[in-house]
Amino acid sequence: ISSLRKVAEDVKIHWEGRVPWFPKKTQDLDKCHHLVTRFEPNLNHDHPGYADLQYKKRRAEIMELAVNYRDGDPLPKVEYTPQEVSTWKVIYRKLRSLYPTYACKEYLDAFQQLEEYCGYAEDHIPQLQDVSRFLKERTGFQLRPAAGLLSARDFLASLAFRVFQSTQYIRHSSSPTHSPEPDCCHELLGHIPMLADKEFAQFSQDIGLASLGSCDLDIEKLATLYWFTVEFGLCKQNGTIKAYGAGLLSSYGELMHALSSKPEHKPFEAEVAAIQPYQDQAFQPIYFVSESLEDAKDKLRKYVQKIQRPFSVHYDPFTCCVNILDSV
Ligand code: NLE
Ligand code: FE2
Repeated sequence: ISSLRKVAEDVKIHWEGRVPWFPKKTQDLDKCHHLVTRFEPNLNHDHPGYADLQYKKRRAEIMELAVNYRDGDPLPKVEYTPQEVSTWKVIYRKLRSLYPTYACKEYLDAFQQLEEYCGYAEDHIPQLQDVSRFLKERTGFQLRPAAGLLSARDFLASLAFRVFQSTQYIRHSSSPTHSPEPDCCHELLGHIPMLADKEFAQFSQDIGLASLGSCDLDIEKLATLYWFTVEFGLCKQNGTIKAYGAGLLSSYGELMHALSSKPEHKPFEAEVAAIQPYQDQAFQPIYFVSESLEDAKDKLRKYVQKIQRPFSVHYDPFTCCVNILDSV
């Protein structure tokens, strides 16, 4: 016991006064909106929309809705233009035909429900409001509009509250098969179906809770783990490998690549995946395959238990607040 106390004291001294601010309630997420502008069409010459002024103007309009959003406001509605709906349609049709072969069972179940109850169809881009209501009933997840790619710390923090930050603009019509940045196709087709699954929702919240107040290095590792699971994860089901990662399920180019013989498949181990360098501009050269979704969840749980913080956090679902328990 005394040596345990010694370790605890060391952790506390190491952290004294240096725990980064973090949100304690959903309202605090109004402060979690730091953008990463790496893929922004105004700044990046390689962006397919870089020379398309009309596209950039439209994106700015939609981004504005997210910037002005505050916790408790109704989720903004976007009237998508016929051109935007036709981009969606190309993507939707193609992916829908691939899902039965490539997507995991949890995804397929939810996707079918979304088509039945939530307006998912090739001629209609679902609204965040409707999708958020659907998720809330299934797993308690809610959506919040995001202006673009967020910092890992802010993005992960929202997951602790079962809040998923979603972009609302759509990718440029010239590159439907793959986009390096999130857009509504990625959120709606990649993330939403998986967030309707109870186990997966818990997995997502676990990463979020582990991130609160963690040091930069741990945030980076958690973001990498998130990348190789929630975004690009593969898992075994009935002896075949299926996709559960949102970045795969929203990109028909990468979905087919991931499940071909081209990339390397590694068995999922949280410690290994957390430090694996990754590719955020093009298709991944490496994917991690879990024995099952449950296996991924168990391994993540064990991993996050080892993260050292001078306190522990507990989410109270009645108040939707995070309580801080001083463990030292
Ligand atoms: N590559 C994905 C897509 O094309 O939908 C988006 C990934 C965002 C991290
Ligand atoms: Fe994503």
